[in-house]
Amino acid sequence: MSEPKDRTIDIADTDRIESARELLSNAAQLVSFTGAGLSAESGIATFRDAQTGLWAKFDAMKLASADGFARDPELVSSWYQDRRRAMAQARPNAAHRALAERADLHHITQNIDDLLVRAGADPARVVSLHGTMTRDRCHGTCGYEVTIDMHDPPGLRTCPTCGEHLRPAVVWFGEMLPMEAWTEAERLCLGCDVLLVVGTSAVVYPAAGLIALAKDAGAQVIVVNTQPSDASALADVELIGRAGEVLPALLSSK
Ligand code: BJW
Repeated sequence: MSEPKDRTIDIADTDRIESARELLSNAAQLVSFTGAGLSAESGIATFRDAQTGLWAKFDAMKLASADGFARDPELVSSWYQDRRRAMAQARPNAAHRALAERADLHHITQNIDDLLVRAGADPARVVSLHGTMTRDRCHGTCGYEVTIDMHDPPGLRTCPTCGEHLRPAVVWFGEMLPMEAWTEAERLCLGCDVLLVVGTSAVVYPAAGLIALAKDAGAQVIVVNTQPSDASALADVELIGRAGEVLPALLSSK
């Protein structure tokens, strides 16, 4: 199979953008569901893109799982230190800003960066399904959490309460999603008129299952991605292009 092309939005898509804008203008409840592609134009690597994705260079199970952390906590910790520094340097892009400027939207994100909030989105309207890089938490059960200086992230250290290792407050493979976030995400998907799916391969569950949940509950689904994805089959309108180009065209008040 040939490599999918990273396409920019083209003139043939303008009709589709108009269709999508019409869906949005008729909707009372709008929810975005975002993935790593939203932050790609800020210079943060996605996971599964060929060549540039993190999993093309690193072994996901060695670095983003409790087993990997148990095997080599220093390695995992230093990988997250590097990524935190990169995230601190990154700036919100036009796609984050277009989403944030629409105060009527609720957001469900798989992203662990804070760029949507730094673009101005109301944190109370952002559900972070896979946690956040901005905090560490105890890898044990004591519940200790602490905010991180992303410009000067700490290396491996132990919990001041119970002595277990601290680790990023993100969701690794095989771990449950935060219950409160999951419940809120389900509620939003069951109640929305339009789900705007942006920059996700839609292969990681249970998060990806939210698209079908919203669709089955009657929502229209708009998908924005540089290439077809597992969300394509559920799309009422699919817009192939970069989020930083498509979202301003889609969400601006004109
Ligand atoms: C652009 C663009 C631009 C680029 N504009 N678009 C079968 C086998 C084995 C396991 C499982 C299985 N079925 C389910 C599971 C479990 C597993 C899973 O889903 N695995 C699948 C991969 C198969 N799920 C879990 O383990 C979850 N927990 C769970 O299920 O708990 C229950 C349980 C408990 C105990 C035992 C078993 C089950 C937890 C999942 C946690 C995911 N964590 C990560 C890492 C976070 C920390 C970190 O970053 O270090 O979350 S993995 C990674 O994937 C990250 C992301 O949030 C997530 C989703 O990725 P996303 O955002 O879609 O990124 P990409 O790279 O995949 O896609 C980017 C897209 O953007 C592409 O389509 C591009 O085209 C596009 N794009 N530039 C627009 N400019």
